[in-house]
Amino acid sequence: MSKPFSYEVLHVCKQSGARLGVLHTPHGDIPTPIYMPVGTSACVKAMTPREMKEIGTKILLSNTYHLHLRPGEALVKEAGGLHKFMGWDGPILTDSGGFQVFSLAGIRKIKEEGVTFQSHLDGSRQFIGPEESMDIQQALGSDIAMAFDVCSPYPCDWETAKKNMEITHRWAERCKQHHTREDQALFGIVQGAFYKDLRVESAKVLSDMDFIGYGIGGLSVGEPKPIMYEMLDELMPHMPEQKPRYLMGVGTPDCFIEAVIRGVDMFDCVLATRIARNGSVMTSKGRVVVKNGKYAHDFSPLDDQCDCYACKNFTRAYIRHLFNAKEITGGRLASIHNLRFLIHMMEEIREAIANDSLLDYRKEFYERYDLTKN
Ligand code: PRF
Ligand code: ZN
Repeated sequence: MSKPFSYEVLHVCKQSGARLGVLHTPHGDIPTPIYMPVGTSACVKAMTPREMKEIGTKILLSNTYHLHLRPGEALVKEAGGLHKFMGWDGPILTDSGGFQVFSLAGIRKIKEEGVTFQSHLDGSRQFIGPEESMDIQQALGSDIAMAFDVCSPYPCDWETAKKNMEITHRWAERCKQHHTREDQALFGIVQGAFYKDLRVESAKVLSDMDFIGYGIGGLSVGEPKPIMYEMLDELMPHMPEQKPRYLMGVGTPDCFIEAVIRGVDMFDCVLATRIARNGSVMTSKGRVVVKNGKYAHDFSPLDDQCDCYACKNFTRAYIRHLFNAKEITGGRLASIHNLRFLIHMMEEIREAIANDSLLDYRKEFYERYDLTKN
């Protein structure tokens, strides 16, 4: 059998140094750079897999933490794995639970073995360590599993950041030892908060462990964007060149361009679907709060540049009315649009890389995009 996973860099943009690549997985090929919509609980909120296919989704993300708590990985395994359970036959990446334990769970305690925490659903006492995270992700059967890590908050003192990074490295090794599924790729996660020396050390230690790909964790945790860009400037030259690099939890159009230029290949973010349900849409000129009264008589589409079902068939006035009347179709149409907007933007970015014109694309983007509405 040929290797179930391989990553190829197909072209490097002569203008920007950005990479165009392809990641082969057992459920299909993923062109990179790629945006992965988030289906936290085995569902991209308000969307069906058929709709996800229609808007050009190549890979979905789901969450170990959520699926472990509900419905439990045993049930997903009984259904025949996550792909069958949720009716999605394309590639799936699962996050390890490391980050969600810190952002969602109640009182938690990190020890060498793992993390004890309280479920955000019923307050029950839970434990996940590197081995448990691997067992859960292997039972789910995602195409890409992530190592179990500790994400430092922002801000964070150097000593704590170092401690969190070092435990992440020891856990990465334990994940690697415990992971056996050959049809599932395991990615390591670089940490080190906002300290250049720690980031470089983390990249080095994890490179030596030879993972199939790498997450860049601990960024986009509340810091100003220029600080994230500066961290990427320092870190990216130390990342293995022939492996995919995934910037975890990053999600806005401007960050996509800036991170791709610095060598990032993969992204995920809940922003698109979250703001959609709250009545906000992403457009080529910036964010629009379409539920606002000021759009009551606006009979133009959400974005006149967009080719999605919502933009081809409905007006801002109608979608604004749906939000106003609390019709759930409003959130559905806004979700279809926002997801298509980010997927389409990534298609344009890939095209610009292929044409060696990503810096021109960035310039045009900033000329039309209102960053104060972002
Ligand atoms: N670690 C993991 N998942 C994540 C993050 C992380 O640091 C982030 C940080 N932006 C988002 N998702 N495992
Ligand atoms: Zn649209």
